[in-house]
This record gives sequence, structure tokens and C-alpha cells, in this order.
Amino acid sequence: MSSTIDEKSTGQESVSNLPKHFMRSENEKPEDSKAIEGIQVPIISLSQPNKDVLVRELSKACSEWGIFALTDHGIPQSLLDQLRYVGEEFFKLSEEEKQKHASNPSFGNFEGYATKMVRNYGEKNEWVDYYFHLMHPPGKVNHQAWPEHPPSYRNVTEEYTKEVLRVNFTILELLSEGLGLEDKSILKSKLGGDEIELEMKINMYPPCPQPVLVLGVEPHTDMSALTVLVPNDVPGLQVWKDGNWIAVECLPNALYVHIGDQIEVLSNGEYKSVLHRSMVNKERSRMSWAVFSTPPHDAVIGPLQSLVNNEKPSKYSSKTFAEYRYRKINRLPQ
Ligand SMILES: O=C(O)CCC(=O)C(=O)O
Ligand SMILES: [Fe+2]
Repeated sequence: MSSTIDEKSTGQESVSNLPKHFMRSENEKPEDSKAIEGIQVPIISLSQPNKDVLVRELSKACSEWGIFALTDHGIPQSLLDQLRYVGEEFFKLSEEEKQKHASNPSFGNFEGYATKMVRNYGEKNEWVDYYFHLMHPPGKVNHQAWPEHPPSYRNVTEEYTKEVLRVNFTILELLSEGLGLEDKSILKSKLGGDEIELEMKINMYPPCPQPVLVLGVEPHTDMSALTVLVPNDVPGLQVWKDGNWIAVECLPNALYVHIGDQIEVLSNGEYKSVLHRSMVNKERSRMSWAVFSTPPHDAVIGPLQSLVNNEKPSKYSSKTFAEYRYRKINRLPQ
């Protein structure tokens, strides 16, 4: 059960007393599970001229970290600026305007605007509003579900879709090579080839009076194959590595590529789906643009046969992505 939107705890204006339903328990709240600062996640440049070095560095990053900063990716800075601009403009609308695009998950409609800032009587709330919609493939995209404001939202997002699709395919090819597979297109084809789905999730974390007591997004791994994340300039992303939270220092125009669950499964655990969470800020809104690539819902995903043998038995069961997703959302064992 959720309260009405007039009880929304915050919006552009921040509240001075933190409502209890946001307050995290001991061990979970950021002040009790501090992240280590000053460690860089691996940086991978796509302009590395030596392909073997590139493949080696990338697969090492994905086996050890499950996340890397991608530079020289070929997406113009101006397009990344426009992407940030159109998202920010949407979130500047009044709550009432944003609610006109509200999603309705209980009716199976996951696309649109959603807020976790209203009281939910089940679990602790995350300090975040977001907008979720499909970007690709064109046959499945419903433009009615995209923000109408600003008017340039559609053009900019279509342009970004082309770029982020290209980057996904490049990385999938390099990751296939990194697994020692002859067929460089195997990961792409297992994920549906050109029917791979891309989903946009724009996260907006309003300023919070007591950021050390709340979480923007709880610790999780993404159920995607890959997630390509563009943050704004407010820090907040943290990743779990060797028993510690590490604060990710974001380079301005890098893409933060996460390995998601589907690549972990396909690679039979060679590449790690990274556990991550996000923090919020006292004075400033943090925003991030996450593009999840997923297989079509009826694709069956399991460890690649060529990676399974007597020494390396299969670590994961095979199932359709629809079933994986249902189990993940409902917190059932995989
Ligand atoms: O905002 C971030 O940096 C991370 C967001 C995230 O993990 C997600 O939306 O899945
Ligand atoms: Fe995530």
C-alpha cells in the first residue's frame, strides 16, 4: 500500500527531518558500512591499438571487478550532454506532470515514471525517483511511454540508442574473445542478435537531509547482460569488491559498464555480475542514466556449452529470461 502523492516526502524541496521509512538498519546504512575512497575501477580505452591487450585488460576487469570505466567509446560528449539535459528537464516538471506518465507495475506496465519517495508499508524505501522505458528493438518500442517533455527527448534518445547499441555489440564481441571462443558473435547471438532489448532507466536522487542514513538504490546486481551507466557529476555509485564497498570516482565522459547476471551465467561465472549500490547527496540532486541490455524474454540463457566440461561443470541452470526476471523480481532462488 502506498500513500498519495501529496504525502510525497520530498521533491525539489528537501525535508528537514528524515521520515523513518527511509532510515536503514545498522550495518546497512552508509555511516556503518563506509566505502573505501581513492581506488579507481579499471579504465578501458577503446582506442587501445593492440587488440590482444584490449581483450586481456577487458576480461581481467570483468573477472575481477565486473565493472569498468570505458573511455574513447566514440559517443560525442555533446550527445552525452544532451542526454543529461533532456533527462534533467523531465525531472524538473511538477510532480503532477510527471505522474501523467506514471508506470503501473501491478497492471504489468513497467514503463514510465515511478517514485519510491512515497511511503510503502513493506520495506525500507529507496531515496529515488526514476523513469523506465524500452529503447530497442524498434518493433517493441512504444513512444507513447517516453517523456513528452522536453520535445527533443525523443531525438536525443534515439540518437543515443544507436550509439549505446554499437558499444554493447563491441563489448560483447571483445568479451567473447576474452572467453577464448572462436565465434566472436556468440554472446551477441545468444542475447538475441539485433533483437537484443535496451531499456533506459533514468535515476533521480533528490537532495537528502541525512544522506548517511539512507540508500538511493539498495545493494543489487543487475539482471541485464550489460548495463551502460552515465552519471551526472554528483558522486554516489559504490561497488563491492573483495569484502569492501568501493566509492567509484566517475570520470566526466566515461561510460560505466557493469557486467549483469546474464553475462555471468553465459560465461559460467568467468565474468562477475557486480554488486553495487548508490548513495545520495545532502545538497545536490544525483542523477544517472542506466541502459540495460537484455535478451528477448523467450531467449533461453544458460552457460555456453563450449565453456562447460568435466573440470568446469555448469554453475547455473538454463532458463528463459522471462523466468529469470520473474524469479529475480520476486526474490525466488534461481
Ligand atoms: O545510480 C547509480 O549509479 C546506479 C543505479 C543502479 O544501479 C540501477 O539503476 O540499477
Ligand atoms: Fe544497478
